[in-house]
Amino acid sequence: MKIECITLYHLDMPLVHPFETSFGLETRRECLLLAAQAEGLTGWGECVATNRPSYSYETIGTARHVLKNFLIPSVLGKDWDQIGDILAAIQWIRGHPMAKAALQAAAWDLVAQSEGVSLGVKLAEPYQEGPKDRVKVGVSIGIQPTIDDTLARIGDFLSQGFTRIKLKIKPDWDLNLIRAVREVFPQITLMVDANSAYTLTDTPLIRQLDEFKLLMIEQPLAHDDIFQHSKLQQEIQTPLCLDESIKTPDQAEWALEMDACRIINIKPGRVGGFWESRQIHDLCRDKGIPVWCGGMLETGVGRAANLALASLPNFTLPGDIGPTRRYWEDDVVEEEFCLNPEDSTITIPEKPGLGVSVSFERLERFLLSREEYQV
Ligand code: OSB
Ligand code: MG
Repeated sequence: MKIECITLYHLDMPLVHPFETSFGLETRRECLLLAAQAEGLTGWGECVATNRPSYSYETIGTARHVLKNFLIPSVLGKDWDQIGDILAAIQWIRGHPMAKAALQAAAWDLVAQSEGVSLGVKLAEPYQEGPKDRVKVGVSIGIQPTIDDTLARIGDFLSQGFTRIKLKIKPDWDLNLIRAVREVFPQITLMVDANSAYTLTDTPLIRQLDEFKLLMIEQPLAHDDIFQHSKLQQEIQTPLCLDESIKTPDQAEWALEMDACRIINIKPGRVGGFWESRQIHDLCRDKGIPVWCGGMLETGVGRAANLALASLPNFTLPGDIGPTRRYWEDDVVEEEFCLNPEDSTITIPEKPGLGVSVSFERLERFLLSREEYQV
């Protein structure tokens, strides 16, 4: 197969609810979608870089630059059959995993469509177990104005059927919050995500969280650290989960060897694509470490892809893959993802490839710019 044309769509979409983390408040989401055309098929990928280098050094600007000048010219018009061929063509490019993952996702979508199978089935080829048809999901709640607001939001999500609640924390928005939540909701499956807001000197405070029986503490320390997380893990009982710190399969291996975490959050954009995601999944599986699929406030394109990935066997913990309505009034895909309230899951599309159809009318509505590259 040959990719004849790649189009980048830079979009600006309003979020239904503002989302606040330790690195700031987001009320809108700029998104970059990539469409690759080959043999009459169109494969889609979402680049999860944001407009500021806060979660990662990548931005929509750097991703567009790297895609336009290096990634797209490395694959456009070249013959390829398998994902490995795409990886070989771009492996000379260092870093920029989010830009790479968008291209890789579109290639997977093309391969799955050309074989007439869903992305989940394609990704699950190496495993004995087939992919699941629905994926357990939880909800990630940003920093709220008050503790009472947080309690109200948790109550609301529980009544919708979510059974795992993740709260964003940061210094001075931690112990009192979690204590209050546990008083009202003593039994719920609860976890926290600090997005690197603490340092090792906060160990005594973090240790106090042990009392609240959290499912895990996600990324308390620096975004590029593994060593100090391993020191922290030895001082506390609650499992640590690494997000930002795991950017490659090698780093996942080092983290497990150092007991720096007992759970890993896999985001395909952070690690360079589904291929690398699967490598981390396999490594964790061999070591008895559970993984789950993280989220980056994706549109329906990235959401469908995350659902397919999360259907693999070692994704045993609920993913941050919310239903469409949690993020968007109008999504860029026709299909709406809804929560199955009886088991806190979302059903994975069954159609070939990603299994969703992008609405060009909605793309137009949110479009900031469009760039097309042809052979
Ligand atoms: O750390 O997991 C994170 C959103 C943007 C950037 C980083 C993170 C998040 C989330 C949201 O937690 C998860 C979602 O998409 O619902
Ligand atoms: Mg996180």
